[in-house]
Amino acid sequence: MNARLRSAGLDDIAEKVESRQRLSFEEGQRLFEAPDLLAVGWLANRVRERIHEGRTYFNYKLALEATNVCEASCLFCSFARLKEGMPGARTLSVEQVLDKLRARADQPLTEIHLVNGLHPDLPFSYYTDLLSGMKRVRPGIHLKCFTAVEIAFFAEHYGKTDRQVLEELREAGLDSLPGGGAEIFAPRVRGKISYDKCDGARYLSVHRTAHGLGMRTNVTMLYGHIETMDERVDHLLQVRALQDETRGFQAFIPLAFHPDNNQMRKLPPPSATDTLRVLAVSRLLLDNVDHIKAYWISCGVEVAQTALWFGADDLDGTVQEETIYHMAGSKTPTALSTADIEQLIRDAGREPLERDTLYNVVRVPQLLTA
Ligand code: V47
Repeated sequence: MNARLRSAGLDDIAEKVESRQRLSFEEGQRLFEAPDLLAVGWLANRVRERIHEGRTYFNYKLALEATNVCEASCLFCSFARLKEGMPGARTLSVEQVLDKLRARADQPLTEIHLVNGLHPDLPFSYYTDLLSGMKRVRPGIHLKCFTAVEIAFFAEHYGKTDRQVLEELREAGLDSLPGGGAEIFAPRVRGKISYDKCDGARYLSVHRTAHGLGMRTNVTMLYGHIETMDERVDHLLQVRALQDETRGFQAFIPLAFHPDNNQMRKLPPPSATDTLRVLAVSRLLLDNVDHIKAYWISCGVEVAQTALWFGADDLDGTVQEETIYHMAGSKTPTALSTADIEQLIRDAGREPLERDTLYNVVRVPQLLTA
């Protein structure tokens, strides 16, 4: 591989990776531009195996959206409806959400992942009732709910500080924040694709506040639309800088743009090779984030399997009720069983481990022998 890294023009970066030195902005640019994807992937895999060997994480989770009514107008979103009563607009009552949990009483779920549109007319108590109700129906379950964009919206809409919002939600049962809403931090892109929701600095500031309260969070990047390679590197380095400060991010999740049924439908989706490269470069630049997640709903099951050799060590989980990506054209199943996920990890030559949201191992799947 040394000769190959040399002919790919990456031998100096390889030396830094071997000696655990931090990569620069310019080296990030080169990793995105290097034609030899396998050389980039090989380097990312070195880091992945140094941290995790072949271990590959997933969890038993239920993803829910309580409302898709949203006053923001993100150009890439196929899920949101501007107002109640519009075709496809849907807001569940607290009891309807709780019924979804009751219907899955037999499942050993460890996490509820709940995100919503920015609904202009619901009281704050709707969200606290959702949290306390979910904890009542499933005591002990981890509630990973509301993106930083929702937290910033709650603060403005209900006249609270970000910290107050987070404390009140935590009081009601919130355990951690998912990573959605990051998109691309660069104002040039955000001003075009997500012009009327919180900016990148505010997104990061909500995560900083959550970390200060002892909450763990995830962070994402929506790629494969109008962003440049430099804007990807900038996004990754902003994540790395906040992580240096707080150590509160658990996982970084690149999200592949899906073009169906939204205002950016004329753009093609990113290719599988672009997805593998984004995952690999993320692993290499984010030297202080433990986990790189290949979200199988976003990148596709087969690419997610391959990604386990390109820097990713986590596949997310069972999901079960996904709609955001399926409304935008994802062709994956909406759910996978834990047995399915274990098998696809094994088929990729890796070792499956069921984790909880905080990456404690809850089950070591055994190989079934006839
Ligand atoms: O915030 C919306 C993105 C996110 C599209 O934290 C789109 O563990 C592509 O954040 N094409 C929601 N992406 C998903 C998300 C997530 C998923 C899995 C795990 C975690 C975690 C977080 O999906 C949104 C937005 O950035 N998104 N529409 C689209 N058309």
